[in-house]
Amino acid sequence: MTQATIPLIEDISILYSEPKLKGAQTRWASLVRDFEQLYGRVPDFIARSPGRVNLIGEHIDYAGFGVLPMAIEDDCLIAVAIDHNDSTVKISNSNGAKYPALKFVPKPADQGYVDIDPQAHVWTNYFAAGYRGLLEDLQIEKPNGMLCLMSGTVPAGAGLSSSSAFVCCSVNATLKAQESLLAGKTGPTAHELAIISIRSERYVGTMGGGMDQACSILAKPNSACFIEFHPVLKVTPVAFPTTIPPVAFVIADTLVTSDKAVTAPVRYNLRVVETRGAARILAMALGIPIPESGKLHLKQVLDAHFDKIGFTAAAGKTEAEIDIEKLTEMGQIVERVFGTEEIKDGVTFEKLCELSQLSGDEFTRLYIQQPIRAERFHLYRRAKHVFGEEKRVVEFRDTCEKAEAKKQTAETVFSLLGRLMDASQESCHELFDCSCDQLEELTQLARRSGAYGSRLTGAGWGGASVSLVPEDKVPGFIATLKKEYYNKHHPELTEEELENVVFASAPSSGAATFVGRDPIAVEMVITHIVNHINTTIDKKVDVVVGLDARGFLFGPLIAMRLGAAFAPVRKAGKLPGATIQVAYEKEYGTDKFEMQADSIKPGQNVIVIDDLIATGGSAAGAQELIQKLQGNVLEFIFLIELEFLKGKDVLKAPVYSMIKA
Ligand code: NG1
Repeated sequence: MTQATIPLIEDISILYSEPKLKGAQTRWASLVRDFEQLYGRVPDFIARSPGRVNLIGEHIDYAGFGVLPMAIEDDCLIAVAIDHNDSTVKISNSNGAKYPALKFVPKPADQGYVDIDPQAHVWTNYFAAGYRGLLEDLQIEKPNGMLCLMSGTVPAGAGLSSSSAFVCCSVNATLKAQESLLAGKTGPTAHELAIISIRSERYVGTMGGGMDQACSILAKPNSACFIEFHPVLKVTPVAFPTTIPPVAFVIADTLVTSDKAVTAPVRYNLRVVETRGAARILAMALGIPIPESGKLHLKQVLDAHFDKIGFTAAAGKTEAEIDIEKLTEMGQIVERVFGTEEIKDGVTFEKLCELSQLSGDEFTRLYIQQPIRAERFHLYRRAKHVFGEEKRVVEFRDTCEKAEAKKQTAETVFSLLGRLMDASQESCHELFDCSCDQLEELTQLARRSGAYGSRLTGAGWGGASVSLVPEDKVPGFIATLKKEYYNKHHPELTEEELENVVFASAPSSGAATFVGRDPIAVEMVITHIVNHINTTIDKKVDVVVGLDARGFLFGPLIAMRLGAAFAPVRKAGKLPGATIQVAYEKEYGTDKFEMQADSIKPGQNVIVIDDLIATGGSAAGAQELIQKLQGNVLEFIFLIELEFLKGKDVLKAPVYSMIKA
């Protein structure tokens, strides 16, 4: 376990691949602008957590087995301004028309800070879950207030983990916002935050495993993550083999939305109960003691079984070979215990309880924390899937890690990995019943169109597929899916909309907090100033005057936003054409400033901008030049004002400064 905390970043280009960066910059910048419009101030930071695509290992995290997802570039952002005086929380969505805002005053710690009703499927539940989970961990009495604006690009209900990206982002944002109250203590590590996020998401009502949150928080750049849950959470980066052409993964959304929280009683949570029941009954059959709490998952059953029989691996076997041997044996045990006529095709709840040697009430108390509905419980098919799927995860990882040493060709690597993905899809379809017609259609089409393997990703029952495609074949592959699937089922989608529905994603890195400089920080400053002008000055600004030299960095951008002209004030001799000149006093002597003679027309309204005001000498020089041209100074605006030098006193118009020092 590492002590690393969530990284603070100053540059978002490390989060996105080249083709996605430009779009991301635009999105981050408009988040800052919208934030300022909404709250009248710039955010103090922006928290970011990515979605994920699970490459292999479906529905086995909650059985305690390792999975192999990769973080994607689509993500959740929460821009936050901290209020140190008032604990109120406001959370809005950049798609406010679809997702209404929420405002709440946190309750005392012993009342859980904020109410979350899992039956009310509202988007803010995911924020509240992360907020509550983190505060419960920190046990803060009077939290700092948070003004939040969320922007998400992970499609909802597509199996790409939009929910966890949001919960993780909320945990991350809440921690950063409360940092000042930690009284010098270090907050939770990234590893601890992943565990807090896993716990937090359960407030939303799903009995989730933990893969999504671990990946969203702990993913490392340029690799997939092998995530183990037992005995402790452990994330190991797995690099892809360096083949020519490289491996690429194409995500294609079926556009059948499966909201995990809404369908949980008959799908996701039901599967959790089935696998828990299977673990208990297998343990009983194998003579493995069951803890009082009843808590035992299939991975613990496997470990306990091989401990019990005193398993020792044959000399020279690799870890992967040993795991595969054990998983194969568990598959045989499943056949023996559950492959009977009585159990194989599913059992009623009464039978499930009888096999578990529990009353209905006891079974419910131990294993059903959230409502479920089912006529039959499938112990055989679920358990068979779990052990088989974990075997594929082990093989997939082993192939990635050993391909180079074995000098395998690209063709061999693609075929090996692809075959495992196809087998996973078959098992999800046949044994775990979490596929659907559209996923079948899309994965079959993908294989026909050049994918080496294709499978559903995430919880299933709709949502996205993931296909393994050689990188050089990606454009053609995507074009075929568009033609054969999307044009057929969704002819209404524009080319631009399709970009977000079928795309290749590079592996992204995990959660981060942006506190930084260019270019989003510039955006924050510009937005703040423009908003200040628009809300406090009721005259139309005709000209923005920027002072040599840092006024040139901000002035033109502000002028563009205001639809005004920009006029520079420069040191003598630099400007072309006819100029006017003044001498002005600086702290260290006299200097000369110039403006172009036609840059301001008589009577025009002017704003003067510079980075810093000290004694006010330069600004007074500019004031004189503007007066000569008969301009009307509405305001002087500075980023920083050194108040004790009283520069303001030499200026004849109001002064606004963002930071006073
Ligand atoms: P998605 O695809 O986000 O619904 C869910 C679970 C995972 C895992 C997969 C199936 C949550 C938050 N996520 O993912 O833990 O069990 O299904 O492999 O519950």
